Amino acid sequence: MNFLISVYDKTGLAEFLKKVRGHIDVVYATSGTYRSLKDLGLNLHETSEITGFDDLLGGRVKTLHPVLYAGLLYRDRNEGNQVKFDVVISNLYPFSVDMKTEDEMIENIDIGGVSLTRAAAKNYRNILVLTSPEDYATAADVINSGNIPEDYRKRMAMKAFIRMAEYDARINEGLSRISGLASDSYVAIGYNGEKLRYGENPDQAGYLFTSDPSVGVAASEKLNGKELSYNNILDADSAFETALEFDDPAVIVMKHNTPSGVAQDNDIVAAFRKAWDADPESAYGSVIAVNRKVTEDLAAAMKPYFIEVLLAPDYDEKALDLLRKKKNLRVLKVRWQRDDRLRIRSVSGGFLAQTPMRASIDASSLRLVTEKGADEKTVQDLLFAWKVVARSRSNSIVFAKDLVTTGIGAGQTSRVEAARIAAQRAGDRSRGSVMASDAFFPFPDSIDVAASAGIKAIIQPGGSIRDDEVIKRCNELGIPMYFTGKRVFLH
Ligand code: 93A
Repeated sequence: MNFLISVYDKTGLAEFLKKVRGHIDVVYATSGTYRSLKDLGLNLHETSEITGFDDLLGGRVKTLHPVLYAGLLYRDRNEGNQVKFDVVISNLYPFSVDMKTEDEMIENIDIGGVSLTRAAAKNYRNILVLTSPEDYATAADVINSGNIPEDYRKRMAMKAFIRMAEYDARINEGLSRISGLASDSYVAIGYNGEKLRYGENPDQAGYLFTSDPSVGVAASEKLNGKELSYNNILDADSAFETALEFDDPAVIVMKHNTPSGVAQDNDIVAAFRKAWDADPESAYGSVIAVNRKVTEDLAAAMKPYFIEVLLAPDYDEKALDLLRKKKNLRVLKVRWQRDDRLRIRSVSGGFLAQTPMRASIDASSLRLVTEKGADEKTVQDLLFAWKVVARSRSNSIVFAKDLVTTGIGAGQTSRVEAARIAAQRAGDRSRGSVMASDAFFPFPDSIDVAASAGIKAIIQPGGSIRDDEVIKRCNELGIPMYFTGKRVFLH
């Protein structure tokens, strides 16, 4: 069989060719690929032998030549006398939306690789096209079986098309980002779907789609435990997003997509104990995010508790040994990096997309609106509570004291009810706590709830037509209040 190979990512290629060498008549390769294969003892040639030219324009034109394309698009073997390819292996320049300059992006827009891949994919009746090193193992088995079924060629062609489409979608997004130009159309394609056991409930089918380049929970590495469920992934993502709000060591205990306890402490073990004890009843069966490497001490501290999922940027080996003793505990290692791309959720008949929410504000952007201000320590509690309220389902009210949540009232249809729930959850601990609200107070009633719970300072976006009344009530009650000027709904 005749092979055409032009790959940027050369991973696994030589091993693959060694496995199938018995089926190779000739290999044509572009210059860099040729160099990487020179020592394998194959019947190897450069594509320039077909095109009659070396790379032009510093490599911008390598393979774009009619004779080479006739060798890809032939209908049957009697058409023309050019070399006809049976297997095409290609992968593209690594265009990334994170590239820092427009020049770098432009140089990484692959033209020839895309074209030859499309041509080979179109001709799946005659050609097997491989666009990903992860397919080499299966492809070697198929080739060595002596018969490449058409269905296999078609599936690899379909994959090639979707990879090319995804590549172009990435170029669209990259150019939009680097130049600040809103894209006229945003194409969210090329996500790889994986079937989950079921969806939110057992009678619903569920899938996880990961994108490439992959970050975050969808692309996490599972180091222990059972298969992740749809709800595990949702909760893990909420826990991850919440943990990303914190630079200092913090532990997030997440239940049903809302935090039940959050704590910040330089001692990560102490942070875990505080976050768990913030609401031990809810913490049972929770998903926990830790924004530091999990140490042996921390794993030992977790031992007595039932935890569904644990996620962190990394784990000590000894910590893993301990965690692996719990067979069912899903342990995820997550690339600890924000995903800045659009967030998508579906509605009947379509889907919505938005840029991700960023809760973080610093003390200097807080606006004191009451006569009395709060001391430095209290301001730290306010900023802490703000991060948590931003990641709790709306309407949400969070009480916190000493960098630990004391009461969380979330997912309510009325704000004052959210405040009542936070107060009830906090119980005696509400005295001396601060209160955060994810959106403005439409009435002063929540301030009354706060006052009777013993709240000592309030943080909220501001912006209600009744702000004056709300501020007046705080002044009457002597409670300092700060506006963030920013709303953090999470529906
Ligand atoms: O600049 S290109 O778009 N022009 C081409 O004609 C061309 N042909 C293949 N880039 C082109 N390629 C790409 O070169 C392939 O997609 C592959 O990623 C890369 C392999 O080059 P080399 O074998 O020289 O490392």
